[in-house]
Amino acid sequence: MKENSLLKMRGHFYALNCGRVINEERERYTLEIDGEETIAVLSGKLRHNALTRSELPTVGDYVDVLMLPGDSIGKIERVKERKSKLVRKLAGEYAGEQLLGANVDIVFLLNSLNRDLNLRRIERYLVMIRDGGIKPILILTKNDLVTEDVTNQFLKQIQTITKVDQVLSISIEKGESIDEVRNLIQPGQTIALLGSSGVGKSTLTNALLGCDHQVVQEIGAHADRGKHTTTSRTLLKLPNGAFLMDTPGIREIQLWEGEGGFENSFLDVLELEKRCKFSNCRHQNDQGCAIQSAIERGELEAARLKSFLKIEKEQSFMEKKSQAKTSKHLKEIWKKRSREYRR
Ligand SMILES: Nc1nc2c(ncn2[C@@H]2O[C@H](COP(=O)(O)OP(=O)(O)OP(=O)(O)O)[C@@H](O)[C@H]2O)c(=O)[nH]1
Ligand SMILES: [Mg+2]
Ligand SMILES: [Zn+2]
Repeated sequence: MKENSLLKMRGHFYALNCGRVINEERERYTLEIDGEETIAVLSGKLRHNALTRSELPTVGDYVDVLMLPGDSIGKIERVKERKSKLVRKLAGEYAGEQLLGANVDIVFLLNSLNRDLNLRRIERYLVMIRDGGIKPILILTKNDLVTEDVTNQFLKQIQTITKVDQVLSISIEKGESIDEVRNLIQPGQTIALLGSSGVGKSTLTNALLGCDHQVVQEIGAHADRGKHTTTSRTLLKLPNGAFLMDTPGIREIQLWEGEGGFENSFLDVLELEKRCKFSNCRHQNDQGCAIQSAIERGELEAARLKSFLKIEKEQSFMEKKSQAKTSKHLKEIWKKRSREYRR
């Protein structure tokens, strides 16, 4: 499975190792190469040629590394093509994207049953996960803190609203359904855990690892006060050989360029939209609006239309912004290069 490529440098050929990025901190990468951990940095060429940050390695990436004899730190020469990408739009007025992980097969999206279970937020996460070509599985955590009725009600509601194939509720406290979660993970797969701070991502990680590797929040600490217990993304190897990525809680989740994730998350609304009388229907008080009639008949939640409209608007805004930025960025590079040529 591992093919080593070659790098030609000053007339010599060097064999490159294939490694996987398991952690990144300020451009210092921890790689796994043949079961051993190695530290590596970017080669000058890789960094120089990258037009955006997303072209640089991220956790989960497979990379080609140069290890010269006698060197203890490797140089990352190339990022291999990504099978999937977990991408978050950056917060703030600066439109950009942050690559949270690469080559992820499944995202376990965690939500705590005892706190602010926000369906709209879940929808946003789902768009982001599906946009990256990744399968989402919803996990409702801490079911020991609520009654069975509450749990069942949410399970049902979430299933009908989000149309996710798999939703389960667990309790690490009671050891409930941990095996079910474990059974969802096939050897060789990469699973990423996502969800707000304090929902129990690191607690679940430790349960699956079978040891207290990750630091977890002290009981009673206030997760919403901006304190994240986990501060960097790390890929850990599970006993069955699968990889698990624990992540810091994401505070703000916004969307980024849609490639189907948005469509998949709102299939019901899009289906209704086709039946609106006018093709430019805004689904407000428009005449012959199929979506509004579905709401009146109680077949669609008004809140779902609201989040549909909001996400749709953000998405087209982001697209425009990103196009403008890319062309500006390319122009700058072009200017710089032609200046260099003239010299
Ligand atoms: N009652 C109960 N508490 C739980 C359960 N799972 C996790 N917790 C508690 O929830 C708190 C937060 O758990 P963490 O695992 O640190 O949360 P996290 O999602 O990793 O948070 P960040 O690293 O900040 O993103 C800890 O105090 C855990 O002990 C559970 O099933 N039941
Ligand atoms: Mg954590
Ligand atoms: Zn309409």
